[in-house]
Parts: sequence; structure tokens; C-alpha cells
Amino acid sequence: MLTVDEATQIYRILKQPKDEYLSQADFQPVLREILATHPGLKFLGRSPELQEIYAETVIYTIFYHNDRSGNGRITLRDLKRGNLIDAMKQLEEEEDTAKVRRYFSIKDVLVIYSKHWELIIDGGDLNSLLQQEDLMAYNNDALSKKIVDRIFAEVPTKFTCRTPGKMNYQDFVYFLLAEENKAAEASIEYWFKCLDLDENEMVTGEEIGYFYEEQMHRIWSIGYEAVPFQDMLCRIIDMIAPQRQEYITLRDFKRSKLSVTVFNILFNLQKYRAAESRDPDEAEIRRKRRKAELEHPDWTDWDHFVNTQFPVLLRDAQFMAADRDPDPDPDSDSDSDSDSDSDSDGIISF
Ligand SMILES: [Ca+2]
Repeated sequence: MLTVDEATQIYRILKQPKDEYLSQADFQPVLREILATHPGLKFLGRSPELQEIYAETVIYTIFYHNDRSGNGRITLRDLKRGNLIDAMKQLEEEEDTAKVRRYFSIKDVLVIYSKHWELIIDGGDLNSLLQQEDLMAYNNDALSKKIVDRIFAEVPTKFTCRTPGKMNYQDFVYFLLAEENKAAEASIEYWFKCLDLDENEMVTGEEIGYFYEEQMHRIWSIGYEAVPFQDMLCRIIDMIAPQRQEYITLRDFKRSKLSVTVFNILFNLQKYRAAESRDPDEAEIRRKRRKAELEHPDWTDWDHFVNTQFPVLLRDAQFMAADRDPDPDPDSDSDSDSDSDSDSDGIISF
């Protein structure tokens, strides 16, 4: 009998016999096994809540990148096309999940979860829902209303949340990966759908104008000079260099190295400002980013995001722990292990 390739073997083991795809539920046993056995996740054993956050977040991240039809199913073809199998193999050999980077990094999970938690007024948990106003507040009101309207109209992805007008944790994870990992294939598709108002698979000057109009007002409102629309349209066409001058296709966006810049120009005020500002603080952030890019040429936007946000998260977690318990009782039975690393201690307290 001929031996089958690795992807096919894993696919057959994980899927339900009657199905020709993998569902999120098929990954639950995999995550349970990883949580029970992986040395880098041992410290999560003390917190069932964090174990659940880890499993859910990893599964959503896997589906964001690999469920290419957006119907909650990963086919064998999707699995062969993506990099999930490689990441699973790497996870087996690597004690530090952060080194695997894709899908399974505990750092990624904690950054994602903390971003969700930050947006919920009065704190929340995995089951807390977000509404449109909450998402508008993301990253200091970075996004335009028009783009958030498109997200809540469920144009780029159908929400799995059953409460109308609300976004659940999975829907938020999809948004965050699209926003902070804009160059990923799934993200370019996400934003392309948002921009393509009439869903004819082309983004025209008129559609660009619809989004840029609001952005121009926002740029003015913070005291910056906004590039007039026609000039900006020419710049965008130059940056994307589409096959046809009249419109931009998904393929044009995927081929261009400047799609992320264009998306930020059209609907993200903070990222637009960060790129354009002469403010010394912004210049310092850009300098640090360039340094990190030289040191880690293989990092994606997502890796840069996680590595900037994680230290902030640890610092905040430590503040919060100190605030909650300003005078810890020295007689109390502390369960802190001397063998756990400092990162894990910080994480546990958040
Ligand atoms: Ca269109």
C-alpha cells in the first residue's frame, strides 16, 4: 500500500469519519493534548480559564488563516496549502511556544486576549461581547466609522456571534489579526471586501473616495494637512500599480508590497499618523521598528506587534497585581513556583 503524505495522515486522524473537512471541534482534542503535555504551557495548568483562552485563541487563529472559504471548514487542500502542519511539527520540538510564532505562541494568545479585554468597559471575559462603539475605540480611535460599519455589516467575515450588532471573541480575533497582520493573505482579502462596496471584485476610485473622505476629515481634525483626494488617488494607484488603471483587484493588492500602507491611508488614523508624523515620539517608534526589522528580517507585522505589545502587557499586569494586593499577607500560602519564569508569573496575575 502506498504511504500517504503527512498532511493527509493528520487530516484523516483529526476529522470526523463522515466529514470531508476539519471543524473547530476537531481541534479541541489537539489543544487538550498540547495543554496537557507541552512543557512551555505547564504553568497554565494552574488556571483553567487561561487554558480555555489559549485553546480558543489558537483555534480561531488557525481558522483565520486556513479556512480559506470562510465557512468554518478546513479542507485537505487548505491544510496542504497552509503552514499549519509545519507549525505543529515545530511545536513538538520547541519548548518555548513563542519560538513557534505561528498559531501556538502563548505570547500571541495573551496579547490577543488582552486587546479584547481592554475594549470591554469594566473588564470582561471570554464570553463578553463587543459592540460597534467598542471597536471604534480600538488603538485610540484608530478606525474610521465607515470601515467599522463594514465590519459590523459582516462584509469581510460573517460573525459567529448570534446576538445582532455584537461581536464575540472569535469575531474579535479575526478583526485583530486582520488589523495587525494586514499583509497576510487572509487580511488582504478581509480589507478588500470592506473596500469593495458593490462587491464586483474591483475597488474603483469612487470607492476609494468614499473611505478617504472621512479619513481626510479626521486628518484635518488632528491638525494635519490632508493630501487632496485626486492627488491621493494618484499616489494609491502608483503604490499598488494595478494591471488596469481604472480599478484595483484583489490580485493587485496581493501582489503589491504597499497594500498595508494603502489600507492604513484609507481608514486607520493612528497608523497613518505614525507613518507621516514628525513628532519625536513617533520618530523614535519608527526608529525602533527599523532596528527590529534589521535584526529580524523574517518578522511579519504581526510579530512586530506582539513583540511591542507583550512587554506593555506584562508591565500592566504587574501594576494591576500590585494594585489589587498592595500589602500581601506574608503568612498566606503562596503558590508561586520558584521554577516558573518571570513572564509566566506576570501572565498569571493579569
Ligand atoms: Ca467595487
